[in-house]
Amino acid sequence: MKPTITAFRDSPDRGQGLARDMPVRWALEEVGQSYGVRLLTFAEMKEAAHRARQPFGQIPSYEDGSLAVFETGAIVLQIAERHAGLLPRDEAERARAITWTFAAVSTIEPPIVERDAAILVESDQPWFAARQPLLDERVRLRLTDLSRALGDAEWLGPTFSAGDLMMVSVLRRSSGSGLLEEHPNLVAYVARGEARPAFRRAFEDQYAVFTAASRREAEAG
Ligand code: GTB
Repeated sequence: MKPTITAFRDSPDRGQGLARDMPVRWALEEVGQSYGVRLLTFAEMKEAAHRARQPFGQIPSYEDGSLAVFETGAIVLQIAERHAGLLPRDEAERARAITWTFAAVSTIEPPIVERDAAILVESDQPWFAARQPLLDERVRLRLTDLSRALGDAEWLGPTFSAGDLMMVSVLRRSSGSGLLEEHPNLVAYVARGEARPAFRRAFEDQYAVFTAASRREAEAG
């Protein structure tokens, strides 16, 4: 039996692969596990049937037999635990890869999301211009430390791992902000992640959802 994940039927990112089903798709592609996708409207995401999978009425979720997991980082780690390829066998390296997965979602992602959300919903507020440099600075602080930790290495550990998959996914949200571009090694790191065949396959699959939604929209007039 193959796992089923949930994703937006009409993703607001318009096919850029920024919604969080993308790291889950990518992880499944990396380990060579085929999967089904349940596409949900915003209304369906808030229904009880979906809240049983994801209590906050969000995507993604992951189901495999009796197993039901939500939270992107937890799903990626679950996939990595079940299949070879995303977590090193060596105990210390494995612990380190798990640590980077948590660092991506709990240290790097929050200031990036906070800044994006402010630009999206607060930019017409009178205090926005005063707050923006503060939000930029919080992202800058994290990216500067991450850039130093990565240095000239290809990946955060000796080989590509779930930690890199989550970190690249999180950093992609900062691409084009000017903040990521202050660190050429992070730009190159993201490009290396995006060049992986498994990333390309995941990207194309979620992009196909966007093109189907656009076609529906055009047909509806
Ligand atoms: N902590 C949870 C996790 O990591 O799984 C957060 C899940 C989450 O934020 N899901 C979002 C969602 O369901 C979609 S991915 N939102 C609807 C809701 O809360 O009602 C976040 C996202 C959305 C849109 C873009 N974009 O347009 O670029 C990027 C990322």
